[in-house]
Amino acid sequence: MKLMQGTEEEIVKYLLDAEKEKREVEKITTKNPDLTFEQAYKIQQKLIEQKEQEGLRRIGVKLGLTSKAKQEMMGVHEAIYGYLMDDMLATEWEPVPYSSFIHPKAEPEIAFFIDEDIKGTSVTEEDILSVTKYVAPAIEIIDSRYLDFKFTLVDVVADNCSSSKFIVGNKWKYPESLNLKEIGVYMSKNSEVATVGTSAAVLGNPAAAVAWAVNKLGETGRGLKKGDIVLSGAITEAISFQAEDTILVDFAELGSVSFSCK
Ligand code: OOG
Repeated sequence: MKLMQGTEEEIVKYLLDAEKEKREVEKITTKNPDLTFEQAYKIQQKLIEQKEQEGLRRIGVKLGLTSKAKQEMMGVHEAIYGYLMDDMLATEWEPVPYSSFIHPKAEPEIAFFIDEDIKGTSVTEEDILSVTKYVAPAIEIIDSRYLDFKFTLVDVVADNCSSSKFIVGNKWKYPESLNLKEIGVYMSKNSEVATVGTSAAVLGNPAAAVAWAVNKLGETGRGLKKGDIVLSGAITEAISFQAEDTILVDFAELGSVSFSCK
């Protein structure tokens, strides 16, 4: 489908304004119903370039829809990826202002710290493990710019896969020191269990999800860089939270991570 001149730029501005002004907007496929998956990734790329022009730095990649349950929910068979920027990194010790969100949700994820550039189209789980310095417990806060968090796959890709903030726990482990596909996880909100899951939900093994992302990036000559952080995809469903809430995720032998909102 050919877009009218300037349409991509208009969509980028529409989504970035919604993010800056913390307001929900109608999904972009309402006005552009024929938008393709490829065009959505091009819009995402332009959105990231715009953020870079505004002084932000790309610090890694995130995966979305990596669990079969979430793929079925969306009627898709593939994961999606977006980018992490330096202003998305929040810390455990400082409450995250609720005013920085529209309607946030928290998801437990395993973070990978990449220690060597890696690129290709036939990258394996083992390749990923060999370039990963550490894995760490993480929470991703997603905050779709779309009304009521409702969108199609094309919409969410253009919106940088709902990325907003993330928190990484302060205990890192060597990936070979644990069985990455058997990490039991529970997430609590204000000390009450909100959801439970296991790391196998992420494409059988979170390292396989990271390999998928590298191969996907490889199709357009891109890859991961030394120093990148990769969020490998939600292990459970996302849980909504409000100001004053505290979310904690326990990842068994990988440790725990938490944040509060103010
Ligand atoms: C899309 C992003 C979900 C994940 O890990 O599945 C995501 C959404 O807003 O549901 O980050």
